[in-house]
Amino acid sequence: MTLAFIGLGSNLDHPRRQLSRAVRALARLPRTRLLAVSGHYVSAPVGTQGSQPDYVNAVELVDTALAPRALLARLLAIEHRQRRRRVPGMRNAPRTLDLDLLLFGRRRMRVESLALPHPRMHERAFVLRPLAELAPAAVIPGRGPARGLLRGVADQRIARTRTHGPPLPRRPRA
Ligand code: PH2
Ligand code: MG
Ligand code: MG
Repeated sequence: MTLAFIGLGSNLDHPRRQLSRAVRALARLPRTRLLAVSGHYVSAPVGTQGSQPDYVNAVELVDTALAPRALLARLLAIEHRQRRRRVPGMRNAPRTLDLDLLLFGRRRMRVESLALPHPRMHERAFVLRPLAELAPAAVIPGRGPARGLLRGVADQRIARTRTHGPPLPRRPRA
């Protein structure tokens, strides 16, 4: 079993509901236990072209016996069920649901379909803030402690909202 962190994001079609629905779907993944979900964070779009709505973001911790690419395939299937539309040639388009595999234990890998740790997570407040909430001691392999990286993203607008989804279980040790 491996501890894995998953980033959740939505900025279309009732983002908080999208996240709650995704958390329920993630709780039903095979060979996987949902351990904890962060609060919801409203954040300004980062690295997008033109104007688009604010995002709602969260991070979830699971314990899984799936392999990284098998887990990723499950995440993409959940996105698809929640009507994520991938627009060819348009990166960072607004979306109903984005599920990113952020960390998979201490694994470092880079194949065409998956890079671990997620290659941009260390420069995104909407990942670092919920991650540090869930696991204050989390370390991003090759980048260092998540909490130490927060200073570098202090200019990104983000605010925690009230929590949706299942109650928070015990705070995990990371
Ligand atoms: N996701 C992106 C690009 N920019 N900005 C915010 N605030 N939240 C996101 O989830 C997000 C983003 C690409 O996946
Ligand atoms: Mg993403
Ligand atoms: Mg994604």
